Amino acid sequence: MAKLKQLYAREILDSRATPTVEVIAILDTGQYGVSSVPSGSSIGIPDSSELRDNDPNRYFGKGVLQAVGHVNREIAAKLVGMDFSTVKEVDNILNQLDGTPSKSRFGANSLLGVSMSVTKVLAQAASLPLYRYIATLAENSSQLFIPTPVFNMINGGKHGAGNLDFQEFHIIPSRKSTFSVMLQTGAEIYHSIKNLLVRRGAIHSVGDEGGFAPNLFTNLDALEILSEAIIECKKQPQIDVELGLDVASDSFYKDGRYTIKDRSSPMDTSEFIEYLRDLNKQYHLRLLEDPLHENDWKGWTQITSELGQNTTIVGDDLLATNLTKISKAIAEKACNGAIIKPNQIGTVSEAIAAVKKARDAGWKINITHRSGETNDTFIADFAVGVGADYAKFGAPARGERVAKYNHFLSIDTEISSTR
Ligand code: 2PG
Ligand code: MG
Repeated sequence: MAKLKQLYAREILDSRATPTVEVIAILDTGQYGVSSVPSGSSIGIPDSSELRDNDPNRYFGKGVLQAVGHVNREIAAKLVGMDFSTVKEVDNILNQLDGTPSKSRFGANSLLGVSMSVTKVLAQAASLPLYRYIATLAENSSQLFIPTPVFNMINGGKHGAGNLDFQEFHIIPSRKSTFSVMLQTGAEIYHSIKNLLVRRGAIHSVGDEGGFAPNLFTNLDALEILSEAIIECKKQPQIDVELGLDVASDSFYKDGRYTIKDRSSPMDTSEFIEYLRDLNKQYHLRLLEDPLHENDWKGWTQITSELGQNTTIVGDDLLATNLTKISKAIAEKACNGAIIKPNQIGTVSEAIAAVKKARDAGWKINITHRSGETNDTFIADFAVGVGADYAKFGAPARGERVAKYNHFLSIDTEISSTR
């Protein structure tokens, strides 16, 4: 049992110069946990509500003083002085207090800040590293390991200033090596991509997740550049390093059609699936995320039955870390992998429940940051604790992305020493 002595929140900035919520939870022992909440820009329905002030005089309406105020007043008044043995008790109280299905009264940004900071301090009270404490919450008794990193090397769609339609172009090192070698591979390929872009005279500024945001003729050109960079680093594409995509197709779907620069006219669902099938034949994607619009359920079922054998079809906007959506996707065989983002659902224990549901269906689990991040490394502990297959934290560059990959290095040292 641990007694909460103090809980307070403040408004800080995330990696996009946009306000977010930081929460500090302090126990009567003096132990404390600090956590801050990320924020996305490709948002599926029903992503839990993020509470913004909408005051045009501050941060173009993006301030979070109301969310901060909810933590400092109503939530603190309820939780301070209570004894807890697990974060689930806290999460249940938060949901009861909020009282709305989408957490719109307090905002998922205030609730998740409380849930994560309490999880951190309860781990300390249990004298466990955070990832081990999360493993106990997730009832994960398997040997812990570092998930395979999914490096987002080229940023398009809503994340890049360049002209690509697809949001993320990934490289995924094979699991034959240790995490530090996978990180080295990612970093070396990152530098090679930059050199290739410079040689082609393409813009090599970076997007929201630290990957490059070039102007190219087609989306396929970006995959070609990744393949060339892999070879330049003396690695074998598809064997040492695989490719992945977050198509984030919600952002270019309109009235039943998919419009991308690779084709002169918009494609309907079966034409777009055919395009993706051809692309996959050429590049053998390991992960194909949000290939279709989140409401194009029939298309999802079709693409999973066609490509799902060798490629993991991953639902992100499709699922929004929501148990009802995950159940529907299981029933309709709509995908075989899930992106899990705690801020889509709003509490740590509900994010763990989403992982369990997806895993019980035999899906691959990909624990993911958001495009707006802070230096908080909670998500790295979460990924190890729940035993995720993959972790997607952006490029191996930019402080808020690297903080998480570097934290994996330290967790790796700890778990290897206890093996
Ligand atoms: C995604 C995420 C993270 P955002 O779509 O997978 O990469 O983007 O946080 O903008 O939703
Ligand atoms: Mg996504």
